[in-house]
Amino acid sequence: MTRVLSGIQPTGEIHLGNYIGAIRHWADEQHEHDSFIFIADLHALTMDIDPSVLRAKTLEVASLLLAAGLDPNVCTLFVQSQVPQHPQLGWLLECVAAFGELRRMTQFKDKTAKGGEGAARVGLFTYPVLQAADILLYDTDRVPVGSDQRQHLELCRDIAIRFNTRYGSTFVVPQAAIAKVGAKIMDLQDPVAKMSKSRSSPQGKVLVLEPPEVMAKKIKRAITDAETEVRYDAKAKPGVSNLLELLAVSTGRSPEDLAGDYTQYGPLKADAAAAVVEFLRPVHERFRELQSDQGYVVDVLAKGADKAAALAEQTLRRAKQAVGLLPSRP
Ligand code: AQP
Repeated sequence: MTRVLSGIQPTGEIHLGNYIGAIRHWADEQHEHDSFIFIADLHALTMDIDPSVLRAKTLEVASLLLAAGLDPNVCTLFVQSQVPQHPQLGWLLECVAAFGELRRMTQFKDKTAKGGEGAARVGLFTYPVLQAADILLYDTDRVPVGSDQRQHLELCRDIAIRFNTRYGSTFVVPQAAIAKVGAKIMDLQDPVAKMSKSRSSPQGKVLVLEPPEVMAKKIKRAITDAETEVRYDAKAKPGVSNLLELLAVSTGRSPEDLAGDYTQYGPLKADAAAAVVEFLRPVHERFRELQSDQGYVVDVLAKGADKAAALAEQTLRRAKQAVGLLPSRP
């Protein structure tokens, strides 16, 4: 059975881009594949985050993932820091990754553009290597992500191939799974930039947990262009194409096909807003239920961590042996 792994950081507010680009695929694919989904709390430490916020967000994101349909009887849902093999393998991989290749990571460049590299946390620089460890620990075949993660996935593959070449076959080399539609949901107010937790304005991002009327208002006020033609062309018409993608994902039709139904932007915006609200309604309902049962969420995460650690330990042992470390005492 194909093994799938993906994760999300418990930072900021989860937005429609995270949901469409990643979370919905995890819920859909769990029945076909052996799925491991984790909350990347160690990655969250690469930026400034208040400890009490981190704790609360970790549980909130776990509840949201369950509300989105992840079934703990079907997939393995866990928190990264509760599986100590992640940073352990991370160190072995840091000793295989090259400084120059991390230097090329555009996320590092983007996130340090404002404050400068000098003040950036070392963890922000090296976290793509920890991400490679997250993936390689589980003999992962497929990693369903949004297109912003493509470069990190390439790095993970390069590290795995280099390790296997240097020390003998140890890791499965994973493939990125990036959907054709919805892999990059754009900022509603700046449709040439991706919808982002940290960089989008409040009006530019739709939060998965915000009230339906607020979501609808933001989508209806999305920036389009000065023309009137409704056409799916992400380069020439990014705002309109983004609305068509939102409508397509929410209704299960293709954006090209949907474009033919509209001659004006107003009705397209109204329909996209209504469709997104309907699409997220069941998630809101289940999330509310889980809010009153946080003990259940904590229990799911504990069981998930045990299951993940058992598998991760096997891979870590293989990697330690390959590089020449003495085996741990039983
Ligand atoms: N705009 C997007 N469209 C489609 N997919 C997206 N993802 C993120 N933004 C979009 C995908 O969401 C998953 C979880 O991403 P993450 O944990 O890396 O989230 P993040 O980086 O905290 O979210 P942002 O908005 O990307 O944050 P900032 O602004 O801090 O950079 C991933 O699969 C990602 O591809």
